[in-house]
Amino acid sequence: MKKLNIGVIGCGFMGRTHSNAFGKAANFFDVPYEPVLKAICARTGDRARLFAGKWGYERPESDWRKLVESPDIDLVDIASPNDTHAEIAIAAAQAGKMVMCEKPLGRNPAESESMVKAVEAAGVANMVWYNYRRVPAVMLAKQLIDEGRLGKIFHYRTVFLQDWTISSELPQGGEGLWRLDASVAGSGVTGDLLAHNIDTALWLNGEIDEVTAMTETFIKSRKHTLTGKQEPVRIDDASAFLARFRNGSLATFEATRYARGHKALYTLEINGENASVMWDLHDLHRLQYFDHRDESRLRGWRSIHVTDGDHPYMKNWWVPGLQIGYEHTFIHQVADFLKSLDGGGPASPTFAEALRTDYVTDAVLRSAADRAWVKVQSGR
Ligand code: SOE
Repeated sequence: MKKLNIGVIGCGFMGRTHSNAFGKAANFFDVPYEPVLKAICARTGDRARLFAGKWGYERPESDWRKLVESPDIDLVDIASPNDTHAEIAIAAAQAGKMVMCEKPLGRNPAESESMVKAVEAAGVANMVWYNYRRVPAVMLAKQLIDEGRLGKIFHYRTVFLQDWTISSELPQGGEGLWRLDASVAGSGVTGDLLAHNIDTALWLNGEIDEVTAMTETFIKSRKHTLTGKQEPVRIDDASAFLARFRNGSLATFEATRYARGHKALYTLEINGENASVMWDLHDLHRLQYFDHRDESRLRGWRSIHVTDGDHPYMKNWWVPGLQIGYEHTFIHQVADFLKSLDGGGPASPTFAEALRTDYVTDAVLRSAADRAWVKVQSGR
């Protein structure tokens, strides 16, 4: 098998999910390339060394530019905070490397557009880690929709609920908490959580034309880890919006980090003229399906345990009935990316596709600020 040398930038939560995925994809999937864990980059040499030893990287780096410029790296993977995405992706593309980037693509559409331009000018393969598309049950929903089983779609309903920032004692900024610092993250739950809901929705149900939104920052100031000072909080803690899809369907989206009791409740429900589907991240291997065309005496919601050999991705795992989890969605993403390198079209979502999500999050934030319906930029 041909080798593909990987350089990962970032050793946090995402550095681990990506490293695990690069390490496992060729074990479980028939892919044309074997990823080689060549280099891992962290802000400090110690951190990179520790991570390299634990995950089997050939070498640690503490300067991302060095990694990007290394002739032995084929693919640069960005798993670092959002404020680093654009600069690294553009440098990597200009150095002729393939680029994979953690979501969201940039902190705002201008950054994301410059990233799309860079990968397209360089002609390098690229993809954004919107991993939830690769949950087998979500992929099954996509198949059912594409087969026309739901018929005309009327409603799309989705939430992403967490509860980890309710304490006013929690600081903003620095490791693990940069998501609360708008200068690093770009936005709060709109870019961090709703971006997932939006990516899946655009993929399952097509373009969103317009939105009307409300956001709130419940805790207005927090101590900043890096400055030690109490500073204003500029992220949105909660965000909810109504949307109109181009296909005529109506949608509600909601995300918050203040839903006490919910840790990562990502749900989606789609109601069509003939059938509906429902999915819930806390029960991720199940797809709920209701088909009005069933015999009326037996009609009801079916709870499909998406673990059989004819379900998406599942024949590559264990035996029917045995489950997989969160980390596998990243492995699926790497497997699909590697397969795409041997022809058959780019692996989705590309940077250009992920930019559409950023246009929606941007419209949401502008709508909340202006208290008005906002048309989503339709792009290039
Ligand atoms: C935030 O807590 C977070 O880790 C997001 O950044 C991820 O994208 C999401 O999948 C889980 O929640």
